[in-house]
Amino acid sequence: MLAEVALLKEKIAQIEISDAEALESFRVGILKKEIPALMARLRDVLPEDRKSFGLAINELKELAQNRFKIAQEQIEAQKVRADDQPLDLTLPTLANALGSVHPLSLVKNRIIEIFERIGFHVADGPEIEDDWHNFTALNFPPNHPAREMQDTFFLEKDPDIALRTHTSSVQVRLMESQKPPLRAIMPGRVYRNEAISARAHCIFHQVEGLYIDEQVSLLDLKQTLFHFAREMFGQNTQIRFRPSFFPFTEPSAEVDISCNICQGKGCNVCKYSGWLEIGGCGMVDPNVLQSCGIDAEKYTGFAFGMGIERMAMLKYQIRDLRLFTENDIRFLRQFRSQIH
Ligand code: 2NM
Repeated sequence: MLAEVALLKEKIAQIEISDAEALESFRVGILKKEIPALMARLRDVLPEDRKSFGLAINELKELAQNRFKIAQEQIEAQKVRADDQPLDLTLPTLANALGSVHPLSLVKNRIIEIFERIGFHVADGPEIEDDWHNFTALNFPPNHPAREMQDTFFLEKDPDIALRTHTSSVQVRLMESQKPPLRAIMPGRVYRNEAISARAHCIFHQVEGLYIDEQVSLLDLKQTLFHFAREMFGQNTQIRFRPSFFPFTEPSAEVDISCNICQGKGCNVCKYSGWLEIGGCGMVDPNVLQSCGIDAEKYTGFAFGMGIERMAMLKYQIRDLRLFTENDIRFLRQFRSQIH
């Protein structure tokens, strides 16, 4: 007899009641028929078993009534949703938790936008490079310090292969594969063997630019970077060139912009100089053009390189490089309002 109670209990627990019809058949079949039928058999039970049977059957009845009540409420609620309340399209929506664009992407996208408007296109290339594209074609002498293990990540098994130390390697590939005029920028990740600190990282991002045609001059270079600086940092921005040296350009210069934090008055970001360095540039060395199969008698070109982290730090006044790679949500969320 107890076994029959257990069986019915199992049935009640597993039965599906998903609509009004199923609810009614539960009411008629279980509540009005099967449970009363079991109760009627209380008479046939031995007196000493009556108590435990009575308890079991009461428990069963309660369970069935509970199931009925809950199913009834659910079906009722469904009905209200379906019939009585048409969708109110004027209700405010739930706020979606949107992500944000990483500050390095914001700066990179802005750089691309500025240069695309003046006729540069974006080129891309491999991050794992051979010695030719990363060093030799770029006029690095065989004993140049950048070629040392402590500056560059070389592949242990093949010292001809390294992680690119600048995106100039992409420019070499471009010059080798296309004829001038060439006008392109290469944003991308680069690698240098440096200890990580607030101001240095072994992985960072660069954008380099290249313009090769007949009679490209230093003045074209300066005007291009002047235009870029004003678009990027505001129309009052000034630029200056300081003489410098790079293996791949001659002459070469470091590029400074006027400090947009103190407007040149002097602050601790520009170290009281009024100027902030944003990159380097120069006229492409004829040796580089020849290495890449471009007639250096006919063509000249300029090239420049800028650090994207550096520019993001200046634009958003970020004091520590490590914030770019730590993915601290409190940092990233501060860029939520910017969508490019
Ligand atoms: C810089 C500074 C100066 C540069 C030169 C070249 C190439 F491929 F044309 F020779 N690409 N990029 C260059 C020149 C990069 O970065 C600070």
